[in-house]
Amino acid sequence: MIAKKLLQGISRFRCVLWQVKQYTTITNEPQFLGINNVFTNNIQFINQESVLLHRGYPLLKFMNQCYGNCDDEGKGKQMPIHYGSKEFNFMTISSPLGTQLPQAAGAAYAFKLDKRNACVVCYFGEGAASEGDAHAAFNFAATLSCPIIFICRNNGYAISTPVFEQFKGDGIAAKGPAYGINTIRVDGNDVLAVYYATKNARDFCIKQQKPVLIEAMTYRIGHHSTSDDSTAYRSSDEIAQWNIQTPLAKFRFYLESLGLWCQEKEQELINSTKEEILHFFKEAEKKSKPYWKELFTDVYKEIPDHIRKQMNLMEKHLEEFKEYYPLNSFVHKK
Ligand SMILES: Cc1ncc(C[n+]2csc(CCOP(=O)(O)OP(=O)(O)O)c2C)c(N)n1
Ligand SMILES: [Mg+2]
Repeated sequence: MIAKKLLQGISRFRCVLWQVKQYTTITNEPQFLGINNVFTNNIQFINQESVLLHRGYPLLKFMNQCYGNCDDEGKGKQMPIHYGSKEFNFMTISSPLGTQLPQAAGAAYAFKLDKRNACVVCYFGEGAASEGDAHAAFNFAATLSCPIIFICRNNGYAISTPVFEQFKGDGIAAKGPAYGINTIRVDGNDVLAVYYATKNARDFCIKQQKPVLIEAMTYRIGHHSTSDDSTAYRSSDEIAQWNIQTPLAKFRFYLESLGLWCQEKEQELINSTKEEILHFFKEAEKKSKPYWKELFTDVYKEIPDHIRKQMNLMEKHLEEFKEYYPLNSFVHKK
């Protein structure tokens, strides 16, 4: 059961990345897909889109967000891949590193005050853990005894900076006890180990109403993004060493040894998933952009005067120079 959902999730996840072609960080994600099986509705996710995918967020919505089209829930206001979903209890991803950490501690504190039988899961990279926000989040969560699981993907790099240039201590796990946070370090390339570590962390977190820190040790096989060439700062040998250790490879060997999986099934799944994704990709591509005035709404509850002024100026400008703008690709609204 776990295996089937995981494989579907992993394969879809890879294909989404393949299509989106923005962030190619492929190896530090699939192991978290299993976590979704542990939790039901009493969890809030922060910053790990693969979990959103595994929870059942429709592929079309991923694509709508990447295109910022009229059906994008963020109405085109966010960068691509910055998904969010109220329905799936998933806070919108934000680009500045570490901002989600204190927000997550705050959300967990709110859960505690509301006496909800719930916890927050907050994902971040080892690079983000060097931000001041991480300190504030760990300390608030510990002193206020908040039900939150901090999951750090330590994938060895923050873009081009290797861990040995990021910190001199023993990684992120070593920081947990200093804050008074119960901590687990786990082989992040072992899907089942991450699954059980998180399951136990979640039980502890909810029963004890205390935070847990998990450091999942892994390696970033891909480049940081499509604008990055990682061979400029690490050797091909280093990458090759890790290639056989990826969560995908390890879990596949495991399933094959149990006779539950084979190359043929893998290929079938990849092909059908690619087809499915391309279908939604094309569908999202065809849709119009949101009505341009959406640019000015939703930021504040009521539009303040200075923004209203800009909106009126833009309206006038578009009226005067409409032939220079592709207004037909936008939704028209009066
Ligand atoms: C405050 C801030 N500084 C710098 C960046 C640019 N930046 C984007 S990703 C990244 C590296 C993040 O490394 P890590 O937290 O280890 O995550 P990984 O990409 O390895 O998953 C940096 C420096 C940013 N987004 N925000
Ligand atoms: Mg990293």
